[in-house]
Amino acid sequence: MRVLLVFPPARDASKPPIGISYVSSFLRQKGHHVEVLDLTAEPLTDDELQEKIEGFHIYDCVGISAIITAYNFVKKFSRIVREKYPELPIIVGNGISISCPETLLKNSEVDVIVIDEGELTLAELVERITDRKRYKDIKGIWYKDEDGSIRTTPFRERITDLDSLPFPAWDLLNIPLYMKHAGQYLDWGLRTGWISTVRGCPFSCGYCSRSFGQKVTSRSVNNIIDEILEFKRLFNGTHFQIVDDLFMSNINRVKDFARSLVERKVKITWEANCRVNFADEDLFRLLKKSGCFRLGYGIESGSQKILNNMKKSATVAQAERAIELTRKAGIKLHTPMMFGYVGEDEHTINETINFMIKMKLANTTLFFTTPYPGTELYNWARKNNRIKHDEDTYISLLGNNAEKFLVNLTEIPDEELLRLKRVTELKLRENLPFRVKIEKHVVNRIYFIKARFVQLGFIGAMRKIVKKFIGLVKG
Ligand code: B12
Repeated sequence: MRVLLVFPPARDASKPPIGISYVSSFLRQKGHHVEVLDLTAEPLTDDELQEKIEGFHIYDCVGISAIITAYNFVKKFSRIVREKYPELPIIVGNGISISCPETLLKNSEVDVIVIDEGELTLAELVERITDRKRYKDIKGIWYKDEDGSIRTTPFRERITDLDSLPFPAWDLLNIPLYMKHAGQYLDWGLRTGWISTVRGCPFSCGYCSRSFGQKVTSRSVNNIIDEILEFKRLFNGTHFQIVDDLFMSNINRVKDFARSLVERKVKITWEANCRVNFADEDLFRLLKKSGCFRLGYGIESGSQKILNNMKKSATVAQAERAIELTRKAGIKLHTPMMFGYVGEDEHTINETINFMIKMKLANTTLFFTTPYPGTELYNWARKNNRIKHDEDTYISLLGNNAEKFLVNLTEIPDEELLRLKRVTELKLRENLPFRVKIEKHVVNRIYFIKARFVQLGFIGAMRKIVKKFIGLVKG
């Protein structure tokens, strides 16, 4: 079969669509022909997209890899495809599928939605794509049957032997472009690659839209390192971002990974997401030795009350210890924080400010909490009448809601909540330690400018600078 996989335009091209590259290589292994239309790497105007769609007659089906913020794109794209090709099956997979399968099927021209892991389900679906009557035997999908009624099939068991999957089909993506857009890493002399090593997360944070459910499956250390070496060979990658929700679910495996990097003399730096309760001095020393460059902790709040409301299963004291131990090991930190969770009030906001100042954290921006459909938080917001729109309208309003909120989850009036966020960020800015200020405002800016020169070339970067300058002069 001939399959086209489409990646919608995303906020930035800082990470390639890894999910597409995994499902593509699996489909290829089964003998299918796969092509990718990556609208993040190569954005098209509406007219150009229309023109591309004219050529879709060569495909047996079209698959879209969409997270929840691509909802409007999926609706629009599927409508245009359907107008031109009434019979071409349109499939959707990735994060959006667990969030709102029924709403998406009802409000778009999509035919089938693949839940969770895509490899096995998509391969089975592609085999039977022309025979809608047999969709009912494929586990792990939502679909429209011959009369247009919406149906669902039983869940598919998760893949236990992840090593059996082929390595990603990197050749279908414009990896050099994504490496260029990995911004600051490039300037630090790091050529970034990406890898997924663990699927699932056992924790139950109320706001999280879990990609693969709570069961955790992981690849063997050798398999991970082999993939890293292949990426290194193909693209000369020197730094790897491990994209897992929770890379450190099994400490022994993480230790094995670090030891193997040292033993196999793999000269790379890497970064991953950790949890504050896994912090350990000996472990971090080993990680640093193996090239660990940065650890991300979703600390989210400096208030124990809010952490409890979030069901974080973590304490403020653990966060403090984790920050100290990470710094002691010489590893950089990434500590995103959330604002406006259920129960947030002036007292909890002050607790967060004090925590961030005490721990000398470099962030000066907090992210407004957004309830994504399919999460416990979303169900709470619906039940408590915090979301005023029907689901279709609500999802179409979701975008990058970090700056302004879509739903007020607190008891604080809207205007006051916005003011409190501004005041909080101002306080954080004022209290930044001198060293952090220099790093943030001088060192990182230089990196940023250097990165734009690499990305856009000398002429492109100069053009941008001149445009910015003219904008400033005009006020
Ligand atoms: C890399 C990443 C990004 C990248 C690129 C995202 C992208 N569009 O793919 C960037 C940095 C741009 C990003 C941004 C955001 N992200 Co993000 N991101 C991730 C992250 C960390 C890794 C994704 C990944 O590569 N996984 C590894 C691969 C193997 O898994 P996968 O992509 O899920 O693919 C599998 C299946 O989904 C499926 N599949 C994938 N594609 C297809 C296609 C078809 C046709 C089929 C059938 C199956 C299929 O098969 C694959 C293999 O089994 C995930 C968390 C995670 N660990 O998955 C969050 C995640 C995808 N992001 C999320 C969110 C919320 C965001 C933001 C909205 C955050 C924000 N508030 O700003 C923004 C959106 C920006 C925008 N408008 O574009 C949510 C999505 C929730 C949802 N229900 O959709 C996730 C799941 C995090 C979470 N746990 O909440 N993100």
